[in-house]
Amino acid sequence: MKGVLAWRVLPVLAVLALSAFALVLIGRASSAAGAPARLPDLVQQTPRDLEITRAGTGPKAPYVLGFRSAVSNIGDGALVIEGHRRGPEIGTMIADQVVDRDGAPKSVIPDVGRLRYVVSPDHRHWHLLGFDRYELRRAGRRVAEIRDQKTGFCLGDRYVETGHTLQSAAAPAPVFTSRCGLGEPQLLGVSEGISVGYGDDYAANLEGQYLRLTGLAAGRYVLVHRVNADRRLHETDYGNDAASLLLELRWRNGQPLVRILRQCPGTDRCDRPPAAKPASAGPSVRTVATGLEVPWDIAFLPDGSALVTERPGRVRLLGRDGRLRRRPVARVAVSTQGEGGLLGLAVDPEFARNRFVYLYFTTAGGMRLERRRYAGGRLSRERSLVDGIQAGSIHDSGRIAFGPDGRLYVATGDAGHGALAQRPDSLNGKFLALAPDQYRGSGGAPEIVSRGHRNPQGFAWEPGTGRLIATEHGPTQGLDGPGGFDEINAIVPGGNYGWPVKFGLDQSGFNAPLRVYPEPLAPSGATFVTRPGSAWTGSFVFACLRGEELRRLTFRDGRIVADEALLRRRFGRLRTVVEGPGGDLYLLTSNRDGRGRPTATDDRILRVTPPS
Ligand SMILES: [Ca+2]
Repeated sequence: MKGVLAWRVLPVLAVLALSAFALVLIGRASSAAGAPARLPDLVQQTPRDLEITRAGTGPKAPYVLGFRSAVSNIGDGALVIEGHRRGPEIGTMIADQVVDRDGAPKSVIPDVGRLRYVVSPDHRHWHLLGFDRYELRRAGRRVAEIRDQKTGFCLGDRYVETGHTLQSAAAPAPVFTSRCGLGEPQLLGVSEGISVGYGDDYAANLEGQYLRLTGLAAGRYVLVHRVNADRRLHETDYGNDAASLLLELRWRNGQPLVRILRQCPGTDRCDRPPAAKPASAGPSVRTVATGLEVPWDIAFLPDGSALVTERPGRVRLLGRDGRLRRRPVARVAVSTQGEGGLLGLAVDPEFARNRFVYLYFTTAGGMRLERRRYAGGRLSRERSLVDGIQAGSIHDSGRIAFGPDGRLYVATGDAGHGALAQRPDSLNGKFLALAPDQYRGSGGAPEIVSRGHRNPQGFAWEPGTGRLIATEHGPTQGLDGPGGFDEINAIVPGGNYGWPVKFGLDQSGFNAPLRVYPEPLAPSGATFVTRPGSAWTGSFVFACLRGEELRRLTFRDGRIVADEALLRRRFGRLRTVVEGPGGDLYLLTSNRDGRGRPTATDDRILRVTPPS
C-alpha cells in the first residue's frame, strides 16, 4: 500500500502494459462423479495502489481514481474456465467451469458466465465478463454512486499468493500463464483460470480499472471490489469475495484529493465501525543486540550462549545473559570483497566433549572450511578441512550445518561462474557433506550431495521426515538472467537442480523446485520451527535480504500449502534465522552490507517469539 496518509494527485493517465502469459488447454471433461470436488476459493484482495489521474487531455478531461485489483485462489482446486461457441458469428462464448474430483474424471459445471473478445488500447483477448466488479458508494449508504466500466478479466496466474493459508495440499504450480487467446478473435474455444496459490491482478488504470471522480461531492466513500459477485462460479467459500477501503474525498482548486482512512479485507462494509481488535496472532519481537557489522550466522553453544560471525572477519559472543561481548572471540583473516568474508558457522554436535567449532569464509585463495577450538574465551585455529572451493566476489553461498546423519553439510555457490555448478569435478554450485572422521580429523574431499546450484544460502532438515529443504538465489538481472526466480528446493542425494542450464518455472529434466518466486526476495538463512506448541511449529522459516521479510512455509504431505510473509520491511534486510535453545527464533539483520539503509542501531540480533 502506498502511503496510507498521503494525498496524491497525478495529472497524466498512464498507459500500462500487461505481462505475458501462455495458453494451456485442459482436456474437456464429461462425467459428473460422486467423488469430492476440488473447488477453488477466490479471495478478493483489498484495493491498493490508488492513483488519481485524468482520463484524457484538455481542461474538461474527468478525474478518475485508478487502483490495483487482485484476486487469489486459496481453495482446494484450480479455477478452470472453458469457453466455447458454435461459430464466429456468435459474439460471446459460454463459460463452463471444470472441476477436479478426487479419483474421478473432471466434471463440468455448465454456463457459469460469458467470455467476450475485448479490444482496447491495452487489451486484445478473451475476458470472463464481470469476473471482478468495483463500486464507490457514500459511507453509510447502500446504493452505489459510481460503478465500474470494466468488462472482466483474462484469468491467469500472475502472482504468488502469500497472505493466506491455502486449503490444498496439492503442489501449487502456475498452470494458467496463458494469453487468453491474445489476438485470436476467431477462436471457438478458450481455456483460462487461476491455480491454487496464485492470483490474478490488474494494474491501476488498465482497461476500466478506475472510477470517475469528477461530479462527486466531497465526503467519505467506500471503494468496494467484489469477485464472483453473482456467485455463478462455484467455490468453497463466498464470505471472502469482497474487500473495501474507506476513503475521504476532498476538492482543492478543482482537483480531487483522496485519503485512505481504513482498509477492510473480507468485507464490503468498510464504513462500519471496526470490531474490537482480536488478540494479536503475530509474533513478538525484541532487539537482543545492536551495533553489529554485517552479522552472517549464529550458532548456540550447549550453555545457552551463542557465537555470531560478522562478515568482515570477527566472531562475537552473545552471552547466556543475552549481552553481546564487545571483544571478539576470534578475528579471521578474510577476503571481504563483494559478498565474501566470514560466512557460516557451526558447532560440533559433540562440542561439550571436543569444543570444536567450524567456520566458512572467503580467502584470496578460495573458500575455506576451517575447524577451530573454543576454549578460554578464544576461538583458536586448528586446521583447514577442504581445498578447492573457488571464491568469487559474488555467489559464495556459505551456510554450513550438521545434518541428522551426523555429517557436516556445506552449501557452495557458483562464485559467479555458472558452468562450475554442473561440473562434477568442481566443488562449486554444490551441496557437500563431510563425514565425522573428516571434519574431526584431517578433512579431505567431501561428498558431492547435489549439484546445479547457483547461490544457496539457507537449509534445514524437516523434523519427522528428515527432508533437506534449501533456499537458493535466482539470477540477477543484467548479470546472469532476468532477475528473480528464487527457489525453495528439496535436496536429494544425486540431485541436479539445473543451474545454469535451467531456472524459473520450467526446470524439466532437472530436480524441480518446490516453489519459485518470480519477484526477487534474495532468500538466505533458514530453519524449521521445532519447539512444540506454537502456531509456527513444523514451519520452514527463512530470512530474506532484498525482500526484507521473514517467510514462513507450511508443508503438508511434502508440499507447500501456505506461504506467509512476516515482519515485512520492519527491520530491513534479514540474513538468517536460527532457532534458539528456548524455542525463540534469532534473526540477524544485514543493513550494513552496502545494500541496505542502516539505522543507528544496525546491525541487530532480534529475538522472535512465535505466536502460540
Ligand atoms: Ca471465496
